[in-house]
Amino acid sequence: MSSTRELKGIYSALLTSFDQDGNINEKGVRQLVRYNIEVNKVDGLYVGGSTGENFLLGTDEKKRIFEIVKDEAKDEIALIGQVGSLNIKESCELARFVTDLGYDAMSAVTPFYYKFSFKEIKDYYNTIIAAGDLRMIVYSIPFLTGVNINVEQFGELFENQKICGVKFTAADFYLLERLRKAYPEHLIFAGFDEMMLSAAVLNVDGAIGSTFNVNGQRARQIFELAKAGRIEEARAIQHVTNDFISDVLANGLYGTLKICLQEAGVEAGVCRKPMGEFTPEQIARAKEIYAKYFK
Ligand code: MN9
Repeated sequence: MSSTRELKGIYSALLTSFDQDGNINEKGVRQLVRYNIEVNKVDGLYVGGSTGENFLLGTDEKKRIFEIVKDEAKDEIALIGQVGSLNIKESCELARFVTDLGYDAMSAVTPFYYKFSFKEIKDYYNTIIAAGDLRMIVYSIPFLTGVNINVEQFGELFENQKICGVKFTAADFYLLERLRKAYPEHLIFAGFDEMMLSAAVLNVDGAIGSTFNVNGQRARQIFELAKAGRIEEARAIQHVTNDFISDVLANGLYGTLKICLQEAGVEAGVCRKPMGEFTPEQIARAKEIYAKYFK
């Protein structure tokens, strides 16, 4: 039976721990899951997204990560599996796989690289959904995919009853407001951590972010204060959060988050090529960033 768990709340977009040879470090992945549950206190994990370096992986590796995460998290938190890929047969196989593992929902990035028509995009979602038996969250991230979906087109996608929401990683607050008004029953997850407060004010249902792997506690505070109308307090925490995020972005996003986690005792490993290896200066800077915001 497919999950009926409520999906609202704060989700880390899970990092993947790789060893120096670019292989998945299972122990590290398990520690990342535990840290997110016990320290960041997230409501769920978004597995196999951009932050997981998913588009650098083979099918068996993607499956292995889905498996390890479920085995570690069990039913403690909600799990969303990102199965989108340019290889739609792979996406269908992964949709089936996360369904069988007992994930709570799946998600798929809008197909990118080629300039697909909206009809092709709609067909992609309907095909993947039919292959599994889970709710689907559209992963919209126009700055990386080049794919823009407008309010009416979201409505067309939502005609498929299995599509329950969208991970909205864009700075277009007008579109976000229009979506909120037009589709009050659908779930909207904010995807840019540095804009979480503004999204929360527009009444999104949750947020999915890479920086929550390290900064999950502040993220939750921002979200909950904003929902309670305590905007000044939320803004103060967003300011500190954005000092942290801008330092992280300047030094290299995923690599810096991984070193911060190493500092916290988590075997987060390194990034996989073609992501570059960190220089000693970047490593030192990442440690400084951790000390500045978390000690
Ligand atoms: O989707 C993440 N996007 C990417 C979520 O990693 C591409 C965000 O959490 C950003 O990493 C974060 C920093 O810009 O907001």
